Amino acid sequence: MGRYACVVRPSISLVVPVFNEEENLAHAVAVAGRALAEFTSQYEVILVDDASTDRTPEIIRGLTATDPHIRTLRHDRNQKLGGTLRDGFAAASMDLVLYMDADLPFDPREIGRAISAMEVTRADMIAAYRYDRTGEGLRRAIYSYVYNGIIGVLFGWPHRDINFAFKLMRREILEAVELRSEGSLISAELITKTKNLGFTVQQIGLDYFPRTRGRSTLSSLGVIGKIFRELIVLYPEMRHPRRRSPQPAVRPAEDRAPI
Ligand SMILES: Nc1nc2c(ncn2[C@@H]2O[C@H](COP(=O)(O)OP(=O)(O)O)[C@@H](O)[C@H]2O)c(=O)[nH]1
Ligand SMILES: [Mg+2]
Repeated sequence: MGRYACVVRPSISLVVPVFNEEENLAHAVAVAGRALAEFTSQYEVILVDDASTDRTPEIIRGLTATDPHIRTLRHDRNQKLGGTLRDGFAAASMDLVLYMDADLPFDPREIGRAISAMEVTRADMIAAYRYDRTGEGLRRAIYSYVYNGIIGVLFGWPHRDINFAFKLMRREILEAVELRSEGSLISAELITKTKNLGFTVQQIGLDYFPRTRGRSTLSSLGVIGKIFRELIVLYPEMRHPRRRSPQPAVRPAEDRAPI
């Protein structure tokens, strides 16, 4: 084990939304698998194919045939990021759940550091922010800055990087929180509802690597428009604590495993 050897090695479900990632997926799964094998006691990789139209389904079949850690869900029609993550989260079975994008936006060995941070802070979620986003261009940086600001003002707390695909959380959070976003509002919904229920969220900074292959599809005006349409509808329930019913048996903090 490397620099972030952990006292307790948790089990992790890695949830990856996948849409037309033929150039990235096999590489991302291989690199993430190595890190997960190093830092976890047990892991699964849940690939949710959101009706890809390129060679992604074939690549997923190949990966599933050779790696028993991989589980696959496939949508017959494109359901966008929110629907895809909700299905992936619902399928997760391990103690911790990590959301990561298929274009490998960070070094998966950072998982070790996040587990360590969780151990040290006893947080229920470690959400990462990107140290540097200039690689993606000015337009993206401005969108993101404005969006993080709006969410911070609406909900009364600052959060550095709502949409970054690194959120490591106890599975209890997903059992307690009811997520309804279909589109890319899902990250804001997850974080606000997590905080509303009294779970603790800590942030760590990560080196961010914008994709070098394939196309970025999540900054179109359509995607942004949907975020705001959904925000108007879901704002009331994002403001107030509401546990999913029937209530799951969330154990008290003292009773939990160290991770
Ligand atoms: N479910 C779903 N996921 C998508 C869609 N478009 C992109 N993704 C996935 O979302 C993640 C981030 O996409 P990306 O295009 O890199 O967005 P960016 O990093 O915000 O520019 C990747 O894992 C994509 O495969 C979509 O329409 N539906
Ligand atoms: Mg990306």
